[in-house]
Amino acid sequence: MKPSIVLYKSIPTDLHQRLEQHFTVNSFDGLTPDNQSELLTALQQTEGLIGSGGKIDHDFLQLTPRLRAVSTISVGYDNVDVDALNQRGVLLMHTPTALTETVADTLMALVLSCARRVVELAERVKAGEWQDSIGDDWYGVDVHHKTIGILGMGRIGLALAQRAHFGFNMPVLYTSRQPHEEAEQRFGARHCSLDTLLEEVDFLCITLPLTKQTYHMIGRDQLAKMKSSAILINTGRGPVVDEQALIAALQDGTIHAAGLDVFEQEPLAVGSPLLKLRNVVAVPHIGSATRETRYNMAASAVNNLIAALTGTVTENCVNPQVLKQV
Ligand code: 8YV
Repeated sequence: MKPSIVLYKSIPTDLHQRLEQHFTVNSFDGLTPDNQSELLTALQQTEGLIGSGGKIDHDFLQLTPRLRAVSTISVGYDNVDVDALNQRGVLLMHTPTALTETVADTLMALVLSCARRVVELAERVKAGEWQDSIGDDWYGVDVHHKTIGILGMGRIGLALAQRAHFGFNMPVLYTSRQPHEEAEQRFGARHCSLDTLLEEVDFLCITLPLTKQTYHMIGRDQLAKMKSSAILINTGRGPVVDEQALIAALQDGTIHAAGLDVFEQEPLAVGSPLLKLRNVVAVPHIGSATRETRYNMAASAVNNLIAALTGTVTENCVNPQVLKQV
């Protein structure tokens, strides 16, 4: 008999069929669907879980006595209690390579949108305000040759450094636990302290995951160290930045602008003060949201689950120590 799995996000038909070749697939729309009792029954039997989001912690694991692998269609896994999975010997698989270039494109899009005021000025054109040749109240600021700061030099940070260095002639500063040899050799990136990064850069780009260590890493004190002309971009996770402190800094001119793909609460509330600010570009967590990349992420997650449940894992495993136990 094929192992039973729960799929809790819609994926392309060919990938669904690939799952069905290996497993009995029970599909749901999220982990809190309308048909909750059917989900609970499926979870009792399930050996694998594939989808994205949803809280997977101790309490959730009580519902899944036969679970052997979780395959998230994302690189981030802050919604998952990895210690709880480890205790239960459940593998956690993710998609760390499928979205790198696309998220780096999103970062650059936010850098350009904020600096050149693309969204705000396009809205003014739509509102009929473009009546004459534009004056300096429509001007933006340059991106090329400005200093970019990358908070977290992982895969995405590296892809951003490449764009900034080769595409825009930008000096690159970065913080990370260890100096990153490739970033330094290929893109002339300079490793520095967080304070130096805050004080020197024109664009602060946050690509960090959410952990206990990164929660509110950028708060009022850190924002106060930035140049008043600086622009903050966040595509990592919302809670890495203290959103209330950011709102205050954007309102009182502590920093110039922000481009935000992620927020402390998602979806962002329509009443958020962020949406009232002219100097904010807010997009709905689109970091990886292109057709190609979302397909590739789902394909990677499908392959990851098959590997995890057939004992053939070679990559993309967050907790490989569990492999030794199973
Ligand atoms: C996904 C992300 O958009 O991979 C991640 O960690 O934040 C995004 O690429 C999101 O998790 C929904 O699949």
